Amino acid sequence: MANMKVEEKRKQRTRISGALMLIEALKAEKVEVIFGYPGGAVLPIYDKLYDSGLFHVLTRHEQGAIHAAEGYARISGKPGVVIATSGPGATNIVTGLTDAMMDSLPLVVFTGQVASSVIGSDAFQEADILGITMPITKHSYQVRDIQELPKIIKEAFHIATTGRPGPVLIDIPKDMTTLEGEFDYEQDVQLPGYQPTIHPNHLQIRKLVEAVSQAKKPVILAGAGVLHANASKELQQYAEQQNIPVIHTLLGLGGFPADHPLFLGMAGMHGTYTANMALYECDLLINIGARFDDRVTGNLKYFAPNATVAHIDIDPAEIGKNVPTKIPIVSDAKEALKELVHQEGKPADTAAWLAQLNEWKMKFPLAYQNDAQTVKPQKLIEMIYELTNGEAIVTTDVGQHQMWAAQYYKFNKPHRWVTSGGLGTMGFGLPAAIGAQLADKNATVVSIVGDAGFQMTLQELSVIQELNLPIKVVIVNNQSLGMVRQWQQLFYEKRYSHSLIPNQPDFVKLAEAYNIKAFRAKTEEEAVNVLKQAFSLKEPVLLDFHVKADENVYPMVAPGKGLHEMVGVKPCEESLQ
Ligand SMILES: Cc1ncc(C[n+]2csc(CCOP(=O)(O)OP(=O)(O)O)c2C)c(N)n1
Ligand SMILES: [Mg+2]
Repeated sequence: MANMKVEEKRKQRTRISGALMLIEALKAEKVEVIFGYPGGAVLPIYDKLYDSGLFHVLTRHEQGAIHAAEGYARISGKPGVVIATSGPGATNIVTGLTDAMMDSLPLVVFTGQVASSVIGSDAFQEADILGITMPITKHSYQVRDIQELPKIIKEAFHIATTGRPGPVLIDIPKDMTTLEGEFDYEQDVQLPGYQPTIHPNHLQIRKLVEAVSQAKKPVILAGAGVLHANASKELQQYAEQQNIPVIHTLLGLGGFPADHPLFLGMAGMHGTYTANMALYECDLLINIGARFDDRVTGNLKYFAPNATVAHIDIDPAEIGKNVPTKIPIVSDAKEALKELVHQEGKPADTAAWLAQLNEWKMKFPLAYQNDAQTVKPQKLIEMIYELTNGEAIVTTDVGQHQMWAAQYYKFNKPHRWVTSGGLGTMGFGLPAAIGAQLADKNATVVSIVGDAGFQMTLQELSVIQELNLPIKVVIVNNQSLGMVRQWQQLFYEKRYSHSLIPNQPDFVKLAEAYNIKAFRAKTEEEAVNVLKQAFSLKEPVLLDFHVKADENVYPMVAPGKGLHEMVGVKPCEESLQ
């Protein structure tokens, strides 16, 4: 009887093309925006998109599409959706896929493929995108049977967004978009081999409670896992309950309020003195959702040498990968923290430790010597922070400006910071801002970019103008590949090999060519004026800030050194002179 009903339902279901299945699946997933670029292999999909009612953003390069999808995912917490054509369209998204993989961003990416019958024949615009992207996707599919398509899309959304998020690729041969099949999207996802552990093991939690009760110098290192799990509130609750100071990784910023007395700042290569010294001196290190990246740990030989290490991570492969870990806890960060705050146990006595840390904070804050005759990049970020009440979404590119933004924009709220951490992808900042603005239409979005990185994806200004997204593009223009120049100055005897670009284009004119308002500033006074003007306008504005080319980011842990060996730290009185 039941079987008959199922059979009847099957018969009632109309047959639709693969392209239409894709559209229907995206609607069922409540996808708000698709970032993409058409081409031969995806023409049937774009034809169905035409009157689908779905919102599609035509970026001006596929790299722009995937970074925009990453920005959207980072701010909304929802998967970013991308469509690219076969061959060059598909290979143009390789950098973005790697970026999303490294930074655990949920994406569902559709690539067109040549027709099934010619796969492997070096057909026009054929690229083995599955082979190319195997190591840089969380999972990938190629559709071989039209009847599989709905199930594949359903699984892709599930895999991208659960456990440790990541990019999932679906490669669709052209014939699969025109063939027809039955569309059944209501089925449950059944993946016996993929069952992420969400809840922590109780015995491991008890071990951590015990370790905390005996610790004299505990510290929490919180990474982006806290943000992915929406666990900021629980993190604050736990840190306050136990009186344990908190340090962030670059990607974790905003997970814990920057103005909280227990916050020590960012750790790592350009971290604060206090955060790095706390990691060096601590006796218990609780890593929550960070992956002990080498930019955070410095030389592992000197990393947290006296600490018992506990690591809470949803991805078991991260635990013990770089740092020997005594207390592994495989769990979603929120679930683990919820359980931790409800445990009974003697809290650590951290009074003496906190007093020491506060002394360091007072004595060695992030500091710079201001010079109002120029635009000081650190001052520029502070001004942006003040003018936006610390509430802007800040996207960055990669280099010195990225580090200044991380150091001087005090993130007090989660999901406001969009940067390429793991891969360090120049060209990320501008397109990511498009996705971020579409994810939060009312937010003030500031895209802080370098003069060099900006030129890698600046064609996306066209999208910003077309959609009238009120993004403020801030170019920290040091006429150089600043971070490369800094390393050459410090480690290559000032041999500035291909890092100086004294003849950058006129960025103001460039913006004007895109019909975007633009201003330039060369002094602090000019900077204040143009910033005020820009933030008063509800439209895109590009700002070109000329800063000195020889400005360096400090403090700095030189490559190969331990965190305690950072240079460029000056006692407060000295740096302010
Ligand atoms: C795609 C890419 N190519 C090269 C690099 C290496 N790299 C890191 S920072 C940097 C300089 C960036 O210059 P700019 O965008 O002007 O930023 P600045 O450091 O001057 O603030 C380079 C070349 C990179 N991170 N990404
Ligand atoms: Mg530069």
